Amino acid sequence: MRFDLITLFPEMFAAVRDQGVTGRAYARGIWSLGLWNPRDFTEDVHRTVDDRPYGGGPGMVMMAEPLVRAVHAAQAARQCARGNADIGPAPVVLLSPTGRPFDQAAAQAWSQSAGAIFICGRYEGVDQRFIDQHVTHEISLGDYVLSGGELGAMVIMDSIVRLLPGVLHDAQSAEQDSFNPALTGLLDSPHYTRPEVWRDQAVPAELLSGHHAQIARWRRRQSLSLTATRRPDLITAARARGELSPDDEAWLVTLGAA
Ligand code: 9WO
Repeated sequence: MRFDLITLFPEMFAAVRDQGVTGRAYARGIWSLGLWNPRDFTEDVHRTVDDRPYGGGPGMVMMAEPLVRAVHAAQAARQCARGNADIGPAPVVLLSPTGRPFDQAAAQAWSQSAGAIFICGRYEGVDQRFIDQHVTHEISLGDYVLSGGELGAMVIMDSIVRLLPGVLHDAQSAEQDSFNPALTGLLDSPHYTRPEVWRDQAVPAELLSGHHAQIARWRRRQSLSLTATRRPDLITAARARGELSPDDEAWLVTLGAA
């Protein structure tokens, strides 16, 4: 797995490269990173990467030429790193609020790939001609606007890297994730740790019982309750896929959420 970032702020990516689960996986060589600053692909004395929008309006627009040169450098470096195994050019991904909504199924699919080149926009946006000719995927993380694509790229990288084989200590912890399609796409149940009583609040007795079947049933019901309250759309989707058992349906009736 290799990610290449086209970014005016390469230093930001130290966060995902050096810290936590993704940092350990990077140190172990499970994924690698290429950082490409469009400013390094300019030829004027001011190293200009942006210009005023045609038609007027506020702010500046990222110029196409430095971006294309950076993408070509990234594609060439990936090709070199692969040696003889030519698997074709990498996908070129733009983080944008107008992109396709990202979800856990998309993270799973990307985790089976060789990675991608991410375009991290800044200013008011990116020259549309670059997008039309070079971007293969547009991805949105939600209905809000950021000041740049970098944090979005890091969110996506984090969600993919933690799914790679050997990254999580416990293979079960990814399987139990909220939204995992294998877990019927419900929200995860609540977690508790020591002490058993904290500021007068006890851990639910079911979790202390030691009966695995009883614990599993309690967690399943908690998942159903939480999902029915917070994300009823996920209940509807799981039901449509035939992933709710008669026991699940009975519990939802008990909740008054069926
Ligand atoms: C911003 C924008 C706003 C309304 C409609 C379309 C739009 N496209 C962009 C865009 O591509 N902006 C660039 C990247 C430059 C400015 C900062 N950028 C950005 C990406 N802001 N917000 C995002 C983003 C990415 C993924 N999910 C949500 C927001």
